[in-house]
Amino acid sequence: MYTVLAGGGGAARFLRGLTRLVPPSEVLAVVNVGDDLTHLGLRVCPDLDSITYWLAGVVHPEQQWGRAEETHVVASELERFGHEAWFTLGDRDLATHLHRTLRLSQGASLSEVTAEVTRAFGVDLRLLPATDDPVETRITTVDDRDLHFQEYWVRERGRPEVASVRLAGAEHAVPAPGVVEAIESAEVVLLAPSNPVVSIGMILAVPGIRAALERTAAPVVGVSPIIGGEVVRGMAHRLLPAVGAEVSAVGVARHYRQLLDGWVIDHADAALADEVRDLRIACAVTDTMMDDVEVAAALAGTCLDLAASARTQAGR
Ligand code: FO1
Repeated sequence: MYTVLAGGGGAARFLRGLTRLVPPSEVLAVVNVGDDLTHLGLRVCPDLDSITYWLAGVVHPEQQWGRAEETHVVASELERFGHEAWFTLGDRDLATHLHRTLRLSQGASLSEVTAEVTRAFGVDLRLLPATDDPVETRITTVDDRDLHFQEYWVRERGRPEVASVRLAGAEHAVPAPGVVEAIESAEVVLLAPSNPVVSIGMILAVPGIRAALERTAAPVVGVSPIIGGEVVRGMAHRLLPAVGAEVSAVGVARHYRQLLDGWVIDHADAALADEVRDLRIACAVTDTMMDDVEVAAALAGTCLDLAASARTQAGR
């Protein structure tokens, strides 16, 4: 089993590449759920849905979340009633949230509903939420406001300066069924180039998951989400300083150092490879900007090669 810790868009591209190399049935992604929210009474899981839509080939091509060929009839009708309009749910996307909310209200777990959603979209790799329990990424701003991640990122457009990040509820959460086993029995564990603080950070905050990563016999290889000192998309550059990490390919490796056997960085950061190796982490340099599926597949191949050499070196 190839087990991948995943956030949203970057992880989705990476998984698309990986499944060009290995059978999707052998891939399992453990996905961040800290971005999830209940909006207008509906349970919305942005990272689970973005990955599903990407892999099903129905993601909105510019937004890279939500559905392609989307319409917004319901959203505009809702404005009539004065509902908050800062978070938009398209008509096609709404069907996913309606189904999920209904099934959760009937007592199904988020993992069960996720399996139903991926099956309905013909996605044949396994997606597991990191936990079935509620965990919410909360951002405390320097002016001391406590915001849900989506309030910070969408409503306030990521503008407020971040003082700290809190994963509310994480301490009481348990890993979703199959998560710990997927890490312990993996052939390789991969950290997708996702946000280290709110995406991978959320997954690692669920008690038992970090320990499983430290225990697993599988090599753990990650891809830097920072290229040439910049994030490709998103807000990791605003959040890394809040956890004391440097915004660079080596800064993120240092942040993960207890976990990593290998770290893959972009050509733009080739000069940092020796600093990564000084952390006793094997390092490979390649093209990590996944503009198309071929680059993503080559990147996944580099990760698997690095994992194989880490395994040989460790005599595993
Ligand atoms: N991002 C936005 O910038 N504006 C939105 O109105 C918005 C709605 C939305 C609805 C469903 C969904 O799955 C994702 C949505 N996103 C929206 C994206 C989301 O806020 C973030 O990009 C992720 O949470 C970060 O990974």
